[in-house]
Amino acid sequence: MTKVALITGITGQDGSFLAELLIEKGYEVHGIIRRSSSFNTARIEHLYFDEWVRDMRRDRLVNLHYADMTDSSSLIRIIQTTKPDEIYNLAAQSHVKVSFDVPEYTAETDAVGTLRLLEAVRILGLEQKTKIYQASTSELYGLVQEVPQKETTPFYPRSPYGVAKLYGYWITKNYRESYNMFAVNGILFNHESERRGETFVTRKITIAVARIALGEQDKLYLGNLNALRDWGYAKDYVECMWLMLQHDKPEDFVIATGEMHTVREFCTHAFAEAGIKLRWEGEGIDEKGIDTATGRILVEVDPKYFRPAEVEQLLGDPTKARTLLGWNPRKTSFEELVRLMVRHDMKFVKKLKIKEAIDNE
Ligand code: NDP
Ligand code: GDR
Repeated sequence: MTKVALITGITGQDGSFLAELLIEKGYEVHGIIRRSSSFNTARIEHLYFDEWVRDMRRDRLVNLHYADMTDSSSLIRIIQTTKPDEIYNLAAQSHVKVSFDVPEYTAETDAVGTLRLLEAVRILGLEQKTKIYQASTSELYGLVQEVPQKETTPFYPRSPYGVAKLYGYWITKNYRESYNMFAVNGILFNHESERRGETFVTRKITIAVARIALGEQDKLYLGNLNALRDWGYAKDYVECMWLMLQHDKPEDFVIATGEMHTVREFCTHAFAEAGIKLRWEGEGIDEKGIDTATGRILVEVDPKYFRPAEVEQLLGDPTKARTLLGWNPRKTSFEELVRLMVRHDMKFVKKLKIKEAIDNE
């Protein structure tokens, strides 16, 4: 029997990798997209074909449905039509800094949205059929109470995003305990890729490195260079989402590499990949990243990227996932991750340059 999966947030970084993985495993994959005035399907275009092409490519199909995490009726309708065996709830207003600007919307989508999805499954009487994965986050730990953080570490979120996700975490656990649902939290630490949104710090850095190396940009402005993050590769992490739903018991798992680096270190490695050796001078908002070969200032601090409350350091302990799920937290190293992102963005920026030249002809 073909298994049916529904992915909310299929157009995002993780959704696109997960859709590929599930198609490879033979699932019938459905995803929800929201209406947008411009195309928002760039990350899944290779999986999504119009009706005419779809006839010829049945093997690589994703089925897209309009819905929104703020609209219960749309969620109920799609779950009723698709009757999924597995739901992956990845949809979220996922930017921590932006959540300070749109706290209410973030709560509607990330917190109440999760409740709407769980309720939709319950209303439709699918509690015993449909397994649910909830995209929880290391941001729950916020002001960390224990290093490294594991499944039992107390939470202390530091942003409207973190607080909204805390509700998502607990309501998922509550539905599991109240209605005996297979509903689990993956507490994922930061994971990045060549498909990462361009305003998250890693991708912002790798695009800027490529643009600077190709003479398209003078400088990169960043916020807190001292922030420490446990960065993994998104493609490795979506595998764990699937593994969690194949586990014999519904349980929550921390997914992380167990290694952390500063934003400054990420920058140094990324520039090095493009052949630029950086040295750092100064402190606080006066700190600068300087090209040792030319003496040019390439990185500066702009306080507009500081957050009202910051999460200074996150380091996960993936022992439980490694032991119970057999997941390998070090499949892609930090160095490999930076390399693959910079290499991708060198090509990406070159392509944009060619396109611009053609447009200007
Ligand atoms: P992205 O920001 O790349 O993707 C978010 C997805 O959610 C997009 O498909 C977006 O649609 C969709 N979305 C946003 N708001 C709504 C809404 N109101 N209704 C329906 N869909 C909506 O996030 P990631 O792929 O990086 O992350 C996936 C999930 O994992 C998120 O929940 C995130 O909070 C969580 N997470 C991410 C981590 C990471 O390091 N990447 C770590 C821990 C947790 P559109 O494309 O139209 O904007
Ligand atoms: P984060 O990711 O907040 O951890 O949330 P982000 O890449 O935005 O920030 C990481 C750290 O870098 C510091 N920083 C900057 N951040 C951005 N975006 N832009 C800058 O210019 C900059 N300069 C320094 C930040 O202050 C922060 O400390 C991500 C999201 O994917 C969440 O959805 C997810 O839950 C968590 O990771 C785990």
